[in-house]
Amino acid sequence: APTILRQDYTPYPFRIPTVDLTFDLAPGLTQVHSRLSVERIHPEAAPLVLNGEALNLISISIDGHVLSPEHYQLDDHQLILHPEKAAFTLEIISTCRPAENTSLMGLYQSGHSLFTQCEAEGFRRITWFADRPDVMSRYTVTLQADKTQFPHLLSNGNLLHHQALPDGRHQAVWEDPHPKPCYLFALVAGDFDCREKTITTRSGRQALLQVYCDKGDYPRTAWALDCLERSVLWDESRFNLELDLDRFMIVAARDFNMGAMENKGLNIFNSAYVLADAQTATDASFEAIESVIGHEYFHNWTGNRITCRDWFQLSLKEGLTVFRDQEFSADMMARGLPDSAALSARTVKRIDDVTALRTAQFPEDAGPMAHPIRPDSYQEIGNFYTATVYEKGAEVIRMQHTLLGEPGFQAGMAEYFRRHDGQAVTCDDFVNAMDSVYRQQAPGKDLAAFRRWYAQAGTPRVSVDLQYDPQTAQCVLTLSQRCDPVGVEKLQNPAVAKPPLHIPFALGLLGADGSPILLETDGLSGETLVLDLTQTTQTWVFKNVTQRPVPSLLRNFSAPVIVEYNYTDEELALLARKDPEPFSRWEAGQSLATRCLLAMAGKQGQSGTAKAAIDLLAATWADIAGDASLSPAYKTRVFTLPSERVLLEKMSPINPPALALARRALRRQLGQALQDTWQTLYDDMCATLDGQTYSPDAASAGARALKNCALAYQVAATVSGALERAERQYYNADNMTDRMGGLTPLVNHAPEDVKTRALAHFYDQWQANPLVIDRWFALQATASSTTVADVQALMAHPAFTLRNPNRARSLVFQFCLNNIQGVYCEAGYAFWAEQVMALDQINPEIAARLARAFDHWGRLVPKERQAIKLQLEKIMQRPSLSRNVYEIISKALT
Ligand code: HT7
Ligand code: ZN
Repeated sequence: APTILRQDYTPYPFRIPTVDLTFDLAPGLTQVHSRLSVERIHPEAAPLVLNGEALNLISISIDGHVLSPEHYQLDDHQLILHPEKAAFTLEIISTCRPAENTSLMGLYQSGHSLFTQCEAEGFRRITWFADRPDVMSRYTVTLQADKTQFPHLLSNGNLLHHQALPDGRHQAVWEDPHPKPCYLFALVAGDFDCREKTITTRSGRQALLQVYCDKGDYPRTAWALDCLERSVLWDESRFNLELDLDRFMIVAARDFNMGAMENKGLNIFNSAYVLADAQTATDASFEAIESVIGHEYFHNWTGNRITCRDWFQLSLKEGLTVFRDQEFSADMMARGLPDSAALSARTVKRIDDVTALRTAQFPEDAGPMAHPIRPDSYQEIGNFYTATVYEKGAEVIRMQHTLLGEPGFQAGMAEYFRRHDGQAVTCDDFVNAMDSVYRQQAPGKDLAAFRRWYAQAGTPRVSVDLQYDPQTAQCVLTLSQRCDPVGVEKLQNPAVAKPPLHIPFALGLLGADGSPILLETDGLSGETLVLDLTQTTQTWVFKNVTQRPVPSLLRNFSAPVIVEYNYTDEELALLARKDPEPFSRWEAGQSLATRCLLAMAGKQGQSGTAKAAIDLLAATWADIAGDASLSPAYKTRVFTLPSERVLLEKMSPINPPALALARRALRRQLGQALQDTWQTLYDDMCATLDGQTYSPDAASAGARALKNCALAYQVAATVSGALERAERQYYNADNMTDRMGGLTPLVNHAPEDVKTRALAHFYDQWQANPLVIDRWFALQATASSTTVADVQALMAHPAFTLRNPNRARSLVFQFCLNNIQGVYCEAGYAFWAEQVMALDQINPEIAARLARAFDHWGRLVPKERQAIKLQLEKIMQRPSLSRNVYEIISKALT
């Protein structure tokens, strides 16, 4: 497969100001009539190259004259024309086959409905076009279909008219007033329920918000519509950005490759991120829905009004929009709370976001697919919708927010829109706008070193040295940064020293009793200072420090780096109990737990090896449990041990089963050591929630999370009566969070008959709801006793299919990615390879994601490494591998 390079970008030699599409829709065969106005930009005779895949050509004409085949070149990927005129109308009639399209890119059938997915390169499966984001056009779309089968015909923008046609068909004509790249085109045809509301935007315009779903799902759409309305209001109030459409639609699709898609005015969503009610969705789902609805809505400005010049710039829209959705969720969680509670609520969100980054992005940045947030090359762009582009990209935006402050950042955003509204631009253009504000704010400073974050892969390490001199009452802090070569860099240029990055490093100092020390250095003072680390090594001197301090490092995770500092266990316990900055407080507890787990994993799960540290951890947790100033949601984060995937990054060579064993053993031990604490927490949270009807608000969700966390520890420790309590909770719950809170420990710890009865009951109860049945598969896929044979048996269940991505994710992905005890064996690796190859025939985008399950294989112990390598080679030898899977496996093998 050819490698596409960022440096090879050239502008498209034509403009396509208008696109007029007519669809005759039917699942078996759809006809597309495309009418394009085309204008040559460059006078030279560059050919008109249009992308097209899996299409059948009926006719091509220019200004009404049909072209015969000698006037164009056509292959499986391109149509090339040599127009003589500078401006002309190009008409192409073609057909495609939605029902046969299992890739879910382009036009496809899901259930009885038709949907499109065009980002990144799906529009070329609908009609021949310049399928690149820098060609922007005004679209008029006519949809024609059978009226009974497809009563709703939707596309971007405004409905111009709708009329009946002969033979039971009907027609809808849509016009989108905003020029857009083709990746934002969408159509939907089907028979839906719709929940809607008219709102008044800030300038006084009326806008219709709609959520479409399959018939019968209407009762589960109230939360989605509420989230959409709050998103509109939030973007007005925090970012000064108003909805620019009269109508904004969301449609839920059962078969969808990712979370959702921000098509202009017609967002298409994975139904998992739309449908929710107390009975079927957990608190985590409600929260995820809010975040994804916000994310797609916020793209309307950051992505749609200003889009990407080319796909190397993907983080321009994704990193920025993830930052915006993270802030939206944090603001929603902190709504109406007094200052200290609001900080705690925002910190819970920050902890979850940082945990997600460490779970997925840190490993990616250390593996064969490591890439900068603005990649320099790719074979298949679908493989670059990654944690690096999204989550690390959001951290890079967040650091700019930290450097500029909220008012400065908003001024930078306003400048970005002033310069680029309506354009397709680059990451550099974004930083230029921010830099113009930063230079005004801080004369003599600029974002030159900061820009390297866009160009460098790998997670930087910052090592900290702290020297204290009681004589002078001075504290000398030295920070040193390094970033080892990663991925292809290791092969291409292992010796090259990467230049230093601009790292905003937030720091505090605590006294021995945990009280904050005022930091004074270079005219700066405060209890938290954000230091500008821009050199490889830099030193700061703090004066008037009257006692040996304990440093509180990288507060609120001010940069996506790994900090290296030799804390004693006691210092970590002090920070975990007393640090006034709640993120670092949580971090200290996690570090102490990590020490226990790594020591245990090194000794086959024996806790004796870390007894003193475990005792200290338990004592610290007991104090935190009793701290009335901390919210239940925050406490739950404290009591959640780091996951195996986060821990793997700290081990060499890595031994996942040993970590899983250690984690299980430590959970059991903490369950036993803190029996009374768990009982008190469980009872207190039951009392807090007693008599309330279910609400997904952050406070109630926090209380449920802590209650279920306490229950899980009790069951893990086989505390007497705990299993029965879990069983009672499962059968009597009035919401899905509590039901899963009861069922999960049962599936992991209960005797076979209890577990089987509960799982059968669950299936019976929920078999008509695919999203709930996904939970049923996922729970079994991740249960510690589940083997490859069990998963194969579940795949034979009538409700299982690889064709639905949610279902494939719930069973196959969950097992391969999250069942460490089940999958790390020869049978597990062989199963994984088989599923990658099977999925590749159906849906290459999804297959390529599964193909990355063992990205870290090169760091495993030798026996496992060898076994996985055999499977990688087996996949590689497979004829007709997709470009998606080929890129992943070939990189894994180099
Ligand atoms: N911008 C959207 C990306 C997306 C996508 C990409 C490839 C294949 C299928 C896809 N579905 C959606 C989602 C987002 O980040 O908002
Ligand atoms: Zn996005």
